[in-house]
Amino acid sequence: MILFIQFYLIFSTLGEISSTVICASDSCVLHQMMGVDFLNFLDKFPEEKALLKSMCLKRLFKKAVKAHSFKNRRGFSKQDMTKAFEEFDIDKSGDLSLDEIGKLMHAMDPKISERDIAMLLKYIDVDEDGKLNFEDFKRIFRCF
Ligand SMILES: [Ca+2]
Ligand SMILES: [Ca+2]
Repeated sequence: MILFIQFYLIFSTLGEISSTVICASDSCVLHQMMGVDFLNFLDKFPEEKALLKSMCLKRLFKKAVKAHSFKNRRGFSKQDMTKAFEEFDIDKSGDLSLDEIGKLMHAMDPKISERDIAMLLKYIDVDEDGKLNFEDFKRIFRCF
């Protein structure tokens, strides 16, 4: 059943979901559901819930990088994204630490929780060294 659900989740902050879920199938009894109820419903499907959370956090991360670029009067080209990465790599270590990612996310939305930022890093840190290197960063944007 879950495969038939088209969901439109807009996370203003990840704790407060402010949208509805609409089912695309006529035979489905679930036509409309508040986002918070949808998350409760998803408790029965932990893998799908984790996948959704991961997708939403990655989307928020991309949004934060693009917001930074936009604020600095740049666009969304490879060079612009590279520049954003370099600017957020405050200690010039070549990767983004949890703290640096936190600053990036909070520049866009100060309400994003530390827990969600830590979870985001867990999802995007492919080699699991606790930092986001440039290769992983490029993979997120899929434009390099
Ligand atoms: Ca760094
Ligand atoms: Ca890493």
